[in-house]
Amino acid sequence: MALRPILILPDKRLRQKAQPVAAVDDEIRVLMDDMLETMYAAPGIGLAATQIGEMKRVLVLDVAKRQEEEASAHPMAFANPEVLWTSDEFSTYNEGCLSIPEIYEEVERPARIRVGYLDRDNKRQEIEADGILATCLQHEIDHLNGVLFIDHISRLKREMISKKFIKAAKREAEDASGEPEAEAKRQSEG
Ligand code: K1U
Ligand code: ZN
Repeated sequence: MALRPILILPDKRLRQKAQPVAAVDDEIRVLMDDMLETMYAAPGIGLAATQIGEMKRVLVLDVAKRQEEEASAHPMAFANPEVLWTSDEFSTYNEGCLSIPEIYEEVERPARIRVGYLDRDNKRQEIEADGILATCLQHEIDHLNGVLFIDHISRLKREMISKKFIKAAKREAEDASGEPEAEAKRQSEG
């Protein structure tokens, strides 16, 4: 298994749509294992393949309450997930995202969903989800379509968050370029 770097906003790959996998074979199982290791290390409760730059319709989750305890871990892996049904009733959750660190916002989504997918053994399965599992599945399926949770909040908040991350990425690029005046220039710009 390997830890994979998680892409951070404004990385353009987060806006790309992932492609279906032909089948869940050994290569996809290695990807699923790498994603679970990366998700636990972050730590997070979900991860989509697009967040590590793999444009494949694969996601992993573990919404079990006490992640730090291996005994209570309940890893789940989905390939080609498809939302088959959503409830008319909605629920709200204060969502976060490993690709948009330290930002949490209330997002409203269908409270219950049914999802069809291929499991680790390439078997077709269906799952009906509610609570945090339904929220997390929808958040991760959104990632596979290039959609981020900030797309579900007000335009004003989304633009503020996007600007903050664009600015941070510019600073990082300047620092990495070794530009000696980078810090002074930043301070003079405010
Ligand atoms: O997809 C991601 O970016 C992962 C994200 C999943 C998610 C969280 C909340 C609502 C919907 C989807 C995260 O895991 S953010 C981190 C987080 O929620 C968490 C981290 C440690 C312990 C418990 C939760
Ligand atoms: Zn996310």
